[in-house]
Amino acid sequence: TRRQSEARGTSPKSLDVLGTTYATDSWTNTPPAILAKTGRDLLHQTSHPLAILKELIFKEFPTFAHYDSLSPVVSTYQNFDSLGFAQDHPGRSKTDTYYVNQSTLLRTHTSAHQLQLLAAGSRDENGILMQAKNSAAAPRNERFLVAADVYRRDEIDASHYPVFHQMEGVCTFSREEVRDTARQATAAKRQDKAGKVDCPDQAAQMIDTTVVGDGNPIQAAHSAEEAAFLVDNMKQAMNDMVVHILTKAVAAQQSSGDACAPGNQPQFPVRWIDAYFPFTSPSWEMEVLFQGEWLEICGCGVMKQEILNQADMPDRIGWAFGFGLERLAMLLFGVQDIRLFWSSDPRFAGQFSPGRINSFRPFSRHPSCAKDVSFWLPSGSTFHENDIMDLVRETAGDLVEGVKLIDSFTHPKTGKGSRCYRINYCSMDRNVTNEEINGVQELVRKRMVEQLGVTLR
Ligand code: FA5
Ligand code: MG
Repeated sequence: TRRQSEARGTSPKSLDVLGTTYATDSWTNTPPAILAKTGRDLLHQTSHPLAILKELIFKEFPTFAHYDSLSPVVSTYQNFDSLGFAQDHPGRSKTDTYYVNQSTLLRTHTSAHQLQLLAAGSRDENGILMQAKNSAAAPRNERFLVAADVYRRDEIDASHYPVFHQMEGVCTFSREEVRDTARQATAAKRQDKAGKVDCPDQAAQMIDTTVVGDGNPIQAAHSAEEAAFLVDNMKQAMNDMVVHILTKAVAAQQSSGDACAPGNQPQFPVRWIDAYFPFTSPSWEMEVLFQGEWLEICGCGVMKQEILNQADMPDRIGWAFGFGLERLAMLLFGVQDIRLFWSSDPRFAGQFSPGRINSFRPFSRHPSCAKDVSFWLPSGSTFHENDIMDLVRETAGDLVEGVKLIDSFTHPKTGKGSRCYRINYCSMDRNVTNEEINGVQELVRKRMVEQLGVTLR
């Protein structure tokens, strides 16, 4: 694979990311088209749906510190080690993560900033106190939100893109505070039962909180009461946020007489699925039912106590979540294809304005065009599907709508592996001629031979 990386031209002596120069090494695998995304700064374009959603979520948590300008370049320690990722965790591999060099990478999630922001004073690498935007925030960063762009080598389809955005939420409590609140709540519940019947509010109607399965352990460092309090508090906070925002979206569409508004009574059932993260336990994924499908919008759980101890907060316990902003924004703004968020076509950008949720009106759909490519794998080399994904993206840019494996077999005599991929080309914002697509496909085929060493069939 030395041959591969040399041919791919990913071994320049240094890489420039956002004005800083980094030395490269055998881990460097971030291609130019990905580097170019680091400067797009979609979260600060006030009329962009992702920026609008960011502001809406910030408003839901007024007492939390808000961060939205942290650099995407973080240390391998921040992204993985500080969160307890095992040395052999698949997320660390070069096939999944964009490395600048072995010790530096483009963050794969906003959780990379948890420890750094919790740690007292939250100073940057130069020892400078990082200022949160809202002054109501607690000085020790006991509660905060981080909105940011994140980067992953991943498959290509309508809901996956190698750059997307997340909103991290971290909320901690002193153990004392939890004990008092938990006792008060129990007492209040007893009183409630004796008196009136609980009146389910709108949130309760829309949200179905089902805990599926068990085997999602409470940490030894937490009592049953503490864990129960945190899980309850977390799910309530997340439900409230999602319901408020979805309700606001529907209200806005109805009052503006938006033809694209969904039916009168919004239905956004939510469910919780047991999950695993190295930095939370117990953990869940939150899914919302949208257009007949359960869409995973968030991971969350009770923070591993080791992280709080590391941040010099052994007296505190907490929960954390990480929302995928694109997934929520697609639902709120009716955007069907994740590539559209990166479009600079005024017919996209011009449809939105700060603080407003409205349904996107798709401009005319351009025809899509499928091209297959079949090849023999190079013998004795490690081939990873994400190498194809990156190569197609680098070559075709946002003309590519999806890449799918459609056939795979091993020759019975030679033992050689064969693959066939179908590349779907479709522009999201302009007309494309057949010649142009044929030209791109030719270039993809040529580069597959040069850079991946495959033999076309
Ligand atoms: C995480 O990234 C965890 N850091 C979340 C977390 C935070 C858990 C705090 C616990 C505590 P995950 O890989 O599942 O988890 O991603 C979180 C969300 O990001 C997903 O639910 C999904 O909404 C979104 N997401 C993941 N991959 C993509 C992608 N390729 N394109 C768009 N959105 C994505
Ligand atoms: Mg996930």
